Amino acid sequence: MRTRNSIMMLASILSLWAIATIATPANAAVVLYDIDFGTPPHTVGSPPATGGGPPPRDTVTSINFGNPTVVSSLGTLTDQPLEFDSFDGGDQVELDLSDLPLFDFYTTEVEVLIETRTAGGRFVILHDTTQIRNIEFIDGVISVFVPGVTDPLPGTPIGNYTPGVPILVRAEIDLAADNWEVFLDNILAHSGSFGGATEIVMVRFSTDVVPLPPGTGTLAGIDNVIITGVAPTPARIRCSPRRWRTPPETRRRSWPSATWTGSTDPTSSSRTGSVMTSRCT
Ligand SMILES: [Ca+2]
Ligand SMILES: [Ca+2]
Repeated sequence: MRTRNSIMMLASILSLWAIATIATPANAAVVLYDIDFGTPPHTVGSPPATGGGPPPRDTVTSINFGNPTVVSSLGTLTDQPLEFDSFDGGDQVELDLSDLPLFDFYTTEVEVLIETRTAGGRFVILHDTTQIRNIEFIDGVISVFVPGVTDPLPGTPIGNYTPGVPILVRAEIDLAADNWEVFLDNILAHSGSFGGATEIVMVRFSTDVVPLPPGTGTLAGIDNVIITGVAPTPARIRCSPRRWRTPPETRRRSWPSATWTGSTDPTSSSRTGSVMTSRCT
């Protein structure tokens, strides 16, 4: 009986080991932003809440211009989205990635609704690598733009959209392989070079920057913004603008939460904050 119990115990241990092994992903995905514009921290009728701190973040980093507004609904986006319009001037929000650990692989996902458009008004998802890589919505056509790859703006058409019909846009960006894939409603619409970029500094959502004739422009909304970083190896930490290091502690330590003092000012040179500094020294 003792032998049988020992065998059963050994079998149990092996089962637990097998489960633990299977449950440990080879590539660990880290949710960096998960923004549904819900309350709190966001408020209907107000600009989106802004902030920084450890991921996952549920706020945008900054409002760069205009009056993006959290609304209870916009057309078929009925679960408290963020509204942009360019009738009274363009609106733009920014989600910083440069003050977070850097990854070789990112996914960006967002639900986009173009409610109305006139006179060439556009809505854009910008991936800034210092240079832009855009997903453009103009006159019913969705295009991808990578400088030097799909010139000129707005780039290569990859699909169409219908005003009033939301569309799920997901980009899977492999910086190490210099490739990005763009999915529209979960269907692969584009695969191509990311222009040799080695990092993504920020993601922005924007209506027209250039003023349009009075009374023309775009009314658009977004919801459920999710940005993840995937690290097949320990995430690279930027210790200085040109140098990279992989501190051993990043393999074991999770995100510091109580020590964040980094600036959320996108123009501030201290944006990396004490967290990044402390992990690079
Ligand atoms: Ca929402
Ligand atoms: Ca506006």
